[in-house]
Amino acid sequence: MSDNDRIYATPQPQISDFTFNEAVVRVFPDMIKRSVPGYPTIVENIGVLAAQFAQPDSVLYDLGSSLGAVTQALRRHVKAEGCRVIAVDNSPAMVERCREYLHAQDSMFQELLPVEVQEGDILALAFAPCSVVALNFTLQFIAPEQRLTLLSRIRQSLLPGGALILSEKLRFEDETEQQLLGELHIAFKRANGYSELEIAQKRTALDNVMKPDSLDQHRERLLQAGFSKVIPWFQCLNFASLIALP
Ligand code: GEK
Repeated sequence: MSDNDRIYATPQPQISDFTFNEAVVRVFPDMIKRSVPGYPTIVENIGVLAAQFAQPDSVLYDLGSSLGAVTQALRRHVKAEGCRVIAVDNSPAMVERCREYLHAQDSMFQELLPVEVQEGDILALAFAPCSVVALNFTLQFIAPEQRLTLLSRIRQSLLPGGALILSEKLRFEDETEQQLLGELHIAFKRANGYSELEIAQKRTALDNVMKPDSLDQHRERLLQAGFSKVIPWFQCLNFASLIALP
């Protein structure tokens, strides 16, 4: 269903900023699996975690849903009565393909949670009362100065007993840790078949658009947004996932 990622395989005279366009959508499942250590484990387990936090008759959000991998995991695992999933992404190409993938899931399984895929900016979203919010590698693409506002709005919409699940690439204050985990991440990409050229060109393309924070920055910001507890549940190299409790 998805092609191999060869987007940066040939030298590009000028590298434009990375966008989630049609070409990226075509290769996205391959790209994210070969680039983000732990991605399949994180996605599946977001479903498992969500099943513990989902409250009856509430909304589960998948924000920056891309092709709906998290939405599909939520629909596989959450059994709470009356829940529905809202998946939101601002890339029209992603949204179109995401709807196709979810129709395919609908045709293969019965009694899945209802889902609505919305094309829009998560910064402009009017949140419904919700029990699970997944930001799976999305916050890092939001302008740093907008992150606290977004998290505060999520916190205000979260029901008691619910949770935000936040996965991000991490930056490290400690230079040795930053360098080692950075190098190990490059080794991970190499091991998955990316060439030095592909790795270098992709890094340049992401430079202006993806701004990772440190674990401390995430923790402090989440507490400032009104969350009471921040609990890391997964880390593989410089990629981590946190549970934030209201
Ligand atoms: C997964 N969660 O497969 N509003 C809505 N969507 C946005 C915004 C915004 N302001 N900014 C970026 N996006 C997915 C992976 S990818 C991460 C998430 C990655 C969307 C953007 O269009 C893209 O689809 C997604 O956030 C980030 O579990 O590719 O590393």
